[in-house]
Amino acid sequence: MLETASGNMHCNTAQLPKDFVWGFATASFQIEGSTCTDGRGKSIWDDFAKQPGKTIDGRDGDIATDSYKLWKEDVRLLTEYGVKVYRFSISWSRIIPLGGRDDPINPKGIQFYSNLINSLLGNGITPFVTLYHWDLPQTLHDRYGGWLNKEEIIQDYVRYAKVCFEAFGNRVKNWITMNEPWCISILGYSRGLFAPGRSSDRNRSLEGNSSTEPWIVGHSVILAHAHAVKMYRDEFKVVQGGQIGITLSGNWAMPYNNSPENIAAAQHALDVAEGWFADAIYLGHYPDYMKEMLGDRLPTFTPEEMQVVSGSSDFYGVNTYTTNLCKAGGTDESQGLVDYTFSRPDGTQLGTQAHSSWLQDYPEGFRQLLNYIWKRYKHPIYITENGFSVKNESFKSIKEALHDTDRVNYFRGITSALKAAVLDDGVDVRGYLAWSLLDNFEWADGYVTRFGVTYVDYQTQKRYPKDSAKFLTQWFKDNIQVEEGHLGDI
Ligand code: GBH
Repeated sequence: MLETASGNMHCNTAQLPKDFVWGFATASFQIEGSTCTDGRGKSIWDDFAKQPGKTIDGRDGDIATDSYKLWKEDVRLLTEYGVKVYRFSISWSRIIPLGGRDDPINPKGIQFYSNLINSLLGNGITPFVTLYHWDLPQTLHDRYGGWLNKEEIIQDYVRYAKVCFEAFGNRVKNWITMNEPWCISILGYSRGLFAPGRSSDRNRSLEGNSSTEPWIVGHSVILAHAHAVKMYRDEFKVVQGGQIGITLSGNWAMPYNNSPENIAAAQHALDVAEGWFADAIYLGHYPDYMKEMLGDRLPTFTPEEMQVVSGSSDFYGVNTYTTNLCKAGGTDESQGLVDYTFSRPDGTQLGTQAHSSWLQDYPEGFRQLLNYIWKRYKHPIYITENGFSVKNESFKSIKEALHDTDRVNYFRGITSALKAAVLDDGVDVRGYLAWSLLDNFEWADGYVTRFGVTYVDYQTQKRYPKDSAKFLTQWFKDNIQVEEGHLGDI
């Protein structure tokens, strides 16, 4: 079926089912700003971003898109775009400024998200709430090493989750525990590119051990996720009736050519990028390849722990952006000892290059990834992030930037691949959330790299819809069945 993908993709006139949801995603630290307002405690990104050399434009998250103040503007945009769902994340240190299980709760933090949730619901938009999108309370890092300390972090994370379920669970029915554990572990504790910036590379960090810490951190993240899910299921689900799961980053991995080593390499890449977490959570064990590669550096689950971990996600949240051509070799364990390239053997590029060096446009890979995840993990899928950074968008005039043709083409390819995966291949995808509602603080890239379907002028904080926002709005209007009883507005 996959061989004929491009043939089928364009002639499919059927629509996605009426309960298919779509919308946009954001994350607290990337949009909120107001880092010292209303009692918020610091996160590990606050000071990290301020250190010289950590962001490429030297800018930090103190203002971002100013969404802590301008959130009504954001809800207005969502309404204008006609979305059904909105994924945002909660800042742990707004809810519990010091982060810990015995530390006080900040009512103003609760109030902020409560207002946002009410406003979304009032506009017919269903919230998808991420509990952790990388902004660990700084105090927990300082107290005991944050994610490096399994015993402590599990208890603190579970208590934070509980506070959120208690405060918002009567209205929030879709919970995402963690965003992209791979990035938390590898970028934060191996490459040192993201907070807390630990690495064996002493040019980058005075502390850290890239050969052990990322695997310890990944293990803690899985366990914290799983314990929060257990608590939700035991204490809240019966009454609140929601669903809870995890979001993993997952790009498609394609062998560079047909050599057996490169075919194996593509699977190894998937084993580390996705399988590290997905095999543990959905299949009940770490991938064999990881055990082989890491030996006793890979922590093990006790049988009691594995009981909590196994089956601890109601759905599979997929953040996916691109496809990597995989060549066996190299020394990078975080990629499964596989080298990535976008250059095919014949010298051509896989697709259109984004501003982000790691991203090219290849919609067929998206379809194949969805098929792979569905067959291997057999859980309903939500695409929780997917998007494109147009090359040099920040260096264009606003007027020019609004015609984001490469991003429109990207979403055109993705949406037909999505439809083909759901309707032709039978993959159980329940929703699609594009990254991102707004241009925003793109972590180590500062504000230079833009992923928004809405342009943000950082001088004025004014928002301007790009062509891609209009494209997605129209596409989902045309391609989701209308609820019975509604005539649509044709
Ligand atoms: C998402 O991650 C994030 O969830 C979101 O916050 C972010 O804004 C969005 O991507 C766009 O970047 O070459 O070492 O720098 C996507 C997965 C995996 C993509 C790591 C960037 C860079 C690796 N990311 N990858 S490195």
